[in-house]
Amino acid sequence: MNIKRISTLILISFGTSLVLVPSAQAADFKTNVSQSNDPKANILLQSITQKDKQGKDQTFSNFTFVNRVTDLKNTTYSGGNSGAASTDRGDNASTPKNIQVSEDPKADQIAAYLGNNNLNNIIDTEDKGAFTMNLWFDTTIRQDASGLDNLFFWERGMNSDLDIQAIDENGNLLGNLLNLKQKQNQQNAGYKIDTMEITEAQNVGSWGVSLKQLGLNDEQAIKGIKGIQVSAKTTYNGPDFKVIARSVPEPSTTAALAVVAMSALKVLNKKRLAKV
Ligand SMILES: [Ca+2]
Ligand SMILES: [Ca+2]
Ligand SMILES: [Ca+2]
Ligand SMILES: [Ca+2]
Repeated sequence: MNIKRISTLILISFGTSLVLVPSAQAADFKTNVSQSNDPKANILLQSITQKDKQGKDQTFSNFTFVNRVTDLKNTTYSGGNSGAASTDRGDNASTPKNIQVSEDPKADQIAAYLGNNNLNNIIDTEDKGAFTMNLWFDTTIRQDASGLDNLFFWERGMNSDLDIQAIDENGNLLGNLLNLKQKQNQQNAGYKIDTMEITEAQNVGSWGVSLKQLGLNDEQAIKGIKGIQVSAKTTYNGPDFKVIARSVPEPSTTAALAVVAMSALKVLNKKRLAKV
């Protein structure tokens, strides 16, 4: 390896270590819910309205939900306000799959509270609690040409941060960590919730995230991801969150056929060239 090559490598490694964790420049979106008068009752997500890349409002309801949680690392619960991520619901909201709220939930209990469109079934994190968990979705989350975001987060209180990062099918981290910040990027989602953990209704904030913001290249973003890792540090003021993703159908058969046609053409051309 020559000196120039070595110095380039050094520059690259310095370069990457200097890259700051990007914070989300989340695009605004509107949360359309079944009702916003009763903060203790079910609040069902019906659709989301967001501007596409042409600046036109698109309303969509093709969602994909968390169906599995793995690699759960939660601050140990030892009574009182200890521990970190717990399952929580509106005081009069329904109990998903008949699973009662828990201060020390198992992975499948967390999956039940995240895995539906009830924005009043959430994960509540204690103020100084830290956790890491991998969330897996019903269907692959992929980028399409619409310009709409892929992942939608809501946070009760608009007063906590959350870290997210894409993972591959084996749970290996991809792209970059994205720090969703309460102060800079969160917008008001237009409804309040009053859950079992709190005694008064709190405003809910939202973040929209694209796969691009997670640092995936085009190839990775189009291939898509099946899961994300979410985590909170002890300084994040305990995020109380819900996440739902936008489902994008697999690249169409037309597109797949086009690829086949292209390779057939290539073979033909090679044959032609061979004959010349
Ligand atoms: Ca709790
Ligand atoms: Ca909060
Ligand atoms: Ca309450
Ligand atoms: Ca909290």
